[in-house]
Amino acid sequence: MTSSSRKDTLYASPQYPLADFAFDERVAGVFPDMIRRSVPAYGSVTGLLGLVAGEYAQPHSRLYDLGCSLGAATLAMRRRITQPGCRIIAIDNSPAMVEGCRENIAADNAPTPVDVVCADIRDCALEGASVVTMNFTLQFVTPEERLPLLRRIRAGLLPGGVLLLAEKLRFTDTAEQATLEGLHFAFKRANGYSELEISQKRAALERVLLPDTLEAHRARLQAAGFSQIIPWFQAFNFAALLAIR
Ligand code: GEK
Repeated sequence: MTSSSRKDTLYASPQYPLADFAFDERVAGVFPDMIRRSVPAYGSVTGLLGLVAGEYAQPHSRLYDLGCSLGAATLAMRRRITQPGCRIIAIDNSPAMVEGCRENIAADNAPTPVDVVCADIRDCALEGASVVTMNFTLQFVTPEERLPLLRRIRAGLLPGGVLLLAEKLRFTDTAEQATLEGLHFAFKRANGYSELEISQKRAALERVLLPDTLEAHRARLQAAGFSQIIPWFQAFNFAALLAIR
């Protein structure tokens, strides 16, 4: 990723007032370190997502990466595409992320062309897609906007097309929720985050990242018209799903 990427110390000292989390320049500058130390198995999920995308990429189709950040999922897909005439459209509404993503794509020499677009995924057009990926992005879209977005994704998919969705989960069973959340915090501690960093980041994300249950994802994907929904990975309270048109 970008050579300018630094260690995430954004929440290392006390912050008054604590602002809601935003994907600004400061976050973009530390993002590879932040996501690797915060999302269990992020590297594995992203790498495997590229493999799955390679299996479902259709000749002369588009692959969309919605909420692309610095382009990790785009690069994982790009390296696995063997079909002719594919094009990746990577979209994010954070200018700082888009700038970093463009640098990372330019530094990569896989042949599939990539358009990096600064836009809101809630109102951008999707068409002729064999693969759409949302790698930890849907959780940042407000709950009432999730089904309309999934319907537009479903409408933009070709027959046989797929949505690759990875998300943080919540659990209705309080013991399961407490256990998996506790293990997630243990993961962050093991990666060098202090109690202050963990608690401030948690508070900053409270109104911004709203996780759903696996059952809610399943029901909504069905309501959006997906015929098969297959969870293929779970690490603590994070999961990846394959939804087939
Ligand atoms: C990865 N997929 O590394 N429109 C466009 N972008 C959005 C919107 C929106 N409405 N809402 C949020 N984003 C990446 C990681 S990060 C996940 C994805 C995380 C963007 C936001 O700017 C950010 O870059 C990304 O979605 C979420 O594989 O930080 O946990």
